[in-house]
Amino acid sequence: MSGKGAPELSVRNASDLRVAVIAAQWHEKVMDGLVNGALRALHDLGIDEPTLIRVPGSFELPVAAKALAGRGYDAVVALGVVIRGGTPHFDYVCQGVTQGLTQVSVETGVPVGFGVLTCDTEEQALDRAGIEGSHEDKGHEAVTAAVVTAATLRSVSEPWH
Ligand code: DLZ
Repeated sequence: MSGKGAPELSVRNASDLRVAVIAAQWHEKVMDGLVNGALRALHDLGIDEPTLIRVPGSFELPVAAKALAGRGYDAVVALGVVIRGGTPHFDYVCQGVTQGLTQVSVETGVPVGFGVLTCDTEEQALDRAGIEGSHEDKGHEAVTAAVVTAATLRSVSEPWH
């Protein structure tokens, strides 16, 4: 999926939202870019004390997201990188993490930002990692999407004055 057609998102009054970022650890250089992009986005939004936890691989992201969604966070952001190898493992991990994070979000009502790159090659992943020379910044995008959604949901659940 390319970034063509992505919206310009903005949000007011998000600085009091509680946000947790969960990051897998496979493919360190790409992950560093995603985590830095996510923290930069949170800083831009005035959220300077996010929770950041690490899990071993992307397959572990959904269970961690569910745990944090149940602990009062307004938004959770999941970051990971899955690179296609020569085995079906790629498909299983991608399917597990995608369905798992969707399920957590819908079941808990807590927006889960999807910052999981599923790529054929490491070069493709680096191009989306928000590092020097990248064309996309998926960690930043995932935080912005989750926080904008959380702020929007809060605005419709508050009584009108
Ligand atoms: C096993 C595995 C493989 C082959 N590839 C990746 C990957 O590219 N990215 C990633 O985040 N994790 C990978 N894993 C690990 C699984 O996500 C998981 O941690 C293990 O299967 C243990 O549950």
